[in-house]
Amino acid sequence: MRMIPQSILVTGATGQVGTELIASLRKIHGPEQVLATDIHPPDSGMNGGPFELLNVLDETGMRRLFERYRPTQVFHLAALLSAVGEKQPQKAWQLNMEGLLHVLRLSVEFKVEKVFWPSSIAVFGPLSPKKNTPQNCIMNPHSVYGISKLAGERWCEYYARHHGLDVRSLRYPGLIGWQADPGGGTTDYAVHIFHEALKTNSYRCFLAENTRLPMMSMPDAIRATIELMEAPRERIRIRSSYNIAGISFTPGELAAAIRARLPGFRINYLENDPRQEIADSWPESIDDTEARQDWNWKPAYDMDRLTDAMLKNIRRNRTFVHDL
Ligand code: AKB
Repeated sequence: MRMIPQSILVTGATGQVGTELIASLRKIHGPEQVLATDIHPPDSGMNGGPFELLNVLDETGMRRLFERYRPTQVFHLAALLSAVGEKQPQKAWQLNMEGLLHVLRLSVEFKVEKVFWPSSIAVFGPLSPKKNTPQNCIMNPHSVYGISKLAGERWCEYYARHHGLDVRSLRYPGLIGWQADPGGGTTDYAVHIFHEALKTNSYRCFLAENTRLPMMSMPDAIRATIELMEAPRERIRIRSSYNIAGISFTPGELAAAIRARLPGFRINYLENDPRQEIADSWPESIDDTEARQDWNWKPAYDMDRLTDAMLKNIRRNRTFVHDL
């Protein structure tokens, strides 16, 4: 089957998700079809495709890009995450909400076929059920990031209902990948720990040993994003955002999995880190029945596969850089 050429615009392309998503989208659609944008220039060549500087708060600048590239799909990733968001609540609200509203408005105006926007497990709060948190339940997010994601979900559903916009979304758990650093979230420890383990065989964790949180390998998250976007329109029943689950674990359990591969690995736990309060307000595990039913979602990574892949790839990447 011949694919209809797509023109894809990605915001926040140099971030943790963007870096890996751009690479996958360019493999599928061709490098020239995927325009990477970010407020920061990329460190490396962005896999050989086009890049434009874009501040998502600048609606005029964004409009110019829509006029020039006429995107058929938009992946709007630019956002401030939970931990940095608490340090700059006003900025987090402004960036996360205004950026999304610019994308939704322009997508309607320019008849974009499909929009992807990530939500987060941060939409849940202390009154939400902690275990197997369902798609629909009490949601009283504590962090400004969670508040902005919950409001964003309502806007996505509104645009789908009132403007017929084909907007699709996932509530990402903590994402664990080796290609790019996470950008200031509460779940970042689960990436940093691997780098420190290989560097110093030890780690100082900012979350407590028994803090269980929903997590996911980056390859699973990228595949979920692409599968959601490629699913037939009529299969997407939820226009706010889908729960998706990967693995749930605590820092203590992750440390044990690393120690099984790096004997002597030591971990200690910092006290009174502000990220602990955010983590304590989030679910421990997620029920993703709707995603499994509607578009056949299924994670592929368990704890062992994730740990093996992270250690192997970080090691290989380091050796590569060293060899240069
Ligand atoms: C964060 O920790 O802020 C993010 C998220 C769970 O959305 N990784």
